[in-house]
Amino acid sequence: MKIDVLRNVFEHNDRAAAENRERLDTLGVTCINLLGGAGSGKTSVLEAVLPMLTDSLSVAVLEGDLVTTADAERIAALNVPVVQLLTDGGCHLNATIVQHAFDRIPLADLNLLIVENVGNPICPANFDLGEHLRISILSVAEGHDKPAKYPLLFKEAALVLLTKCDLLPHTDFDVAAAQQELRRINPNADVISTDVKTRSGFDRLAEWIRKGCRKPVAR
Ligand SMILES: Nc1nc2c(ncn2[C@@H]2O[C@H](COP(=O)(O)OP(=O)(O)O)[C@@H](O)[C@H]2O)c(=O)[nH]1
Ligand SMILES: [Mg+2]
Repeated sequence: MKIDVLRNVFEHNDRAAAENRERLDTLGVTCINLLGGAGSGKTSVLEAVLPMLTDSLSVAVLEGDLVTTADAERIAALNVPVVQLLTDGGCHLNATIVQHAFDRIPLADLNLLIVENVGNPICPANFDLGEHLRISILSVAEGHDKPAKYPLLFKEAALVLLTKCDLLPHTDFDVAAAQQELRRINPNADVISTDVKTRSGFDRLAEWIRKGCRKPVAR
């Protein structure tokens, strides 16, 4: 019996991602894909940094989750346009889901689109959404061995955020060991440490994001 082999199972996604990137490029919108495990602090990072960006940038957020609109409600409370993307149990977003969401946001008016991916350190990293920049999160509560265990999460990241640094005194997280492993996996990634309790690191993060946005403010 002949067996069909699909050599590139990601081909369909890659095509949709290329279309997304082309549309975003045409409109001058920078797209950031925010990835990290469940509870690593993705939405908290957005809550801290979005108010620092909305003065100078027109921003919208796509919130990826399996169920519930809880995270979209947290973003909407900041008066930032947001669409909740529910995967109904799916463990990652893909480029087609994001493409559908483009019609629900004022894309042409934006400078920046941030996609919070489904909380998962594995699957989302395999799917290009058409983003320009990836920000990957490692919280100190997860352990310094996680870059070695989930290298794909960090391999393509332009920036790694080391979150929940206020918890460092309560964990055995070895910052130097984590940074060494991150450099081995992805020597080009910037690393910024954050902590929502003292708000440290968010000035640097806001500056990093502003530099990444290519379209000047058109307002
Ligand atoms: N101590 C501490 N807790 C944090 C920090 N950031 C997030 N958290 C907590 O971690 C939990 C998960 O945060 P959330 O932003 O929902 O993570 P997400 O699932 O990755 O979006 C919540 O209880 C947050 O209050 C931080 O910097 N320090
Ligand atoms: Mg979240």
